[in-house]
Amino acid sequence: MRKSVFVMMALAAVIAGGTAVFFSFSGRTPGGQTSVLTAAPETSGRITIHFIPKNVGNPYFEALSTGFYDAIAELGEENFKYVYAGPEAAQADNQIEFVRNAIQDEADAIFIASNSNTALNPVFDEARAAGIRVYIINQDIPGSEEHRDAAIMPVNFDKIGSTQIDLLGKQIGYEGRFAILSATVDAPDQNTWVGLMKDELESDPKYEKMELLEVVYGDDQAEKSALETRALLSKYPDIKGIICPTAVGLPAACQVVRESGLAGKVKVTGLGLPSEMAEFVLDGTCEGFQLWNPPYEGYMGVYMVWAEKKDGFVPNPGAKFTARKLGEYTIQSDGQILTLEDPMLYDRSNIEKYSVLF
Ligand code: RAM
Repeated sequence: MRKSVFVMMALAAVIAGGTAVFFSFSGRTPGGQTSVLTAAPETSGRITIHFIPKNVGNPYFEALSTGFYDAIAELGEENFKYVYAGPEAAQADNQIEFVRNAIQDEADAIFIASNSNTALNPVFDEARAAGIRVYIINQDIPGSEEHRDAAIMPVNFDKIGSTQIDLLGKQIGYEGRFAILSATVDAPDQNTWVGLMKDELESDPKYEKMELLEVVYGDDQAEKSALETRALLSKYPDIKGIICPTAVGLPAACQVVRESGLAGKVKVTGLGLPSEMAEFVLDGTCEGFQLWNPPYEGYMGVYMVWAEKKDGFVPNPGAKFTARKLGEYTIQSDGQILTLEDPMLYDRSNIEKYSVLF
């Protein structure tokens, strides 16, 4: 690719209010660093992969990005060009520019954690018309499945509602008023989980003494998440728990609960990164939380692209491919691939083991 075009693309990405990070693999570099506006060398013959997170600077997506690196290192860095680039704010409109950059870069595959179920459909169609695979990663886009080739799911989302509600229930004795601190209002994954939690609350009699006060939104930004948590504590003096299904919101909420002298009195749980949550589990602010293994998603994605380029794999329902250390995967009838089936519980028993991994 001509250097001038490459630099223009990089500048466009930065102007779009995001962070452009380009690697031609001089070594493993953690994702999410500030812009690297150097032109990559000629990349003909390389497999070009773009990973567009909801937002850069989010440690969750930086952890997921390391999985792409791990697989690329196994398959040979000389075979790939990997671009990790996205907006600072987790808004769908801000992601359009990065999809367009991937099209201009003649990517082989785009992996995107879409901030909307629908807003990116037109640009996804543009990419696919240009012969680029569009994979939703870490979630799906319910109702817009025909605009993507497949979706890499971290776990079976159907399990998240029941496990999150039951986790808080155990911590508050299945009685009391609680709130949910989510991320952005339009986030497909967040809205799926919140809906499942509400269904669980209403359908299982064991939760009849638990009352959901409200759902608030921290936008996957630490400051806003802290602000919303303070507002909940002030508005509801008798609140007994907060469920935060966001790796940015959960530690932020724990910090506020601890600073307010309410650690252990107001139970905080949800979905988080062990590396970000270890201090709060060890000091008792958080008894336990859940997640899965974000790097596995990126790792599996690289092997899926490799299978297509080298073995003629096509991402149709029923198709199978192997992702070395993770084994064989099959694309489900709904176009989803489950990286793992169930979420994991992280607590005092295992937090130190996993906090060094992601
Ligand atoms: C945040 C994002 C992401 C979600 C994690 C658990 O980082 O909302 O989409 O999967 O939390």
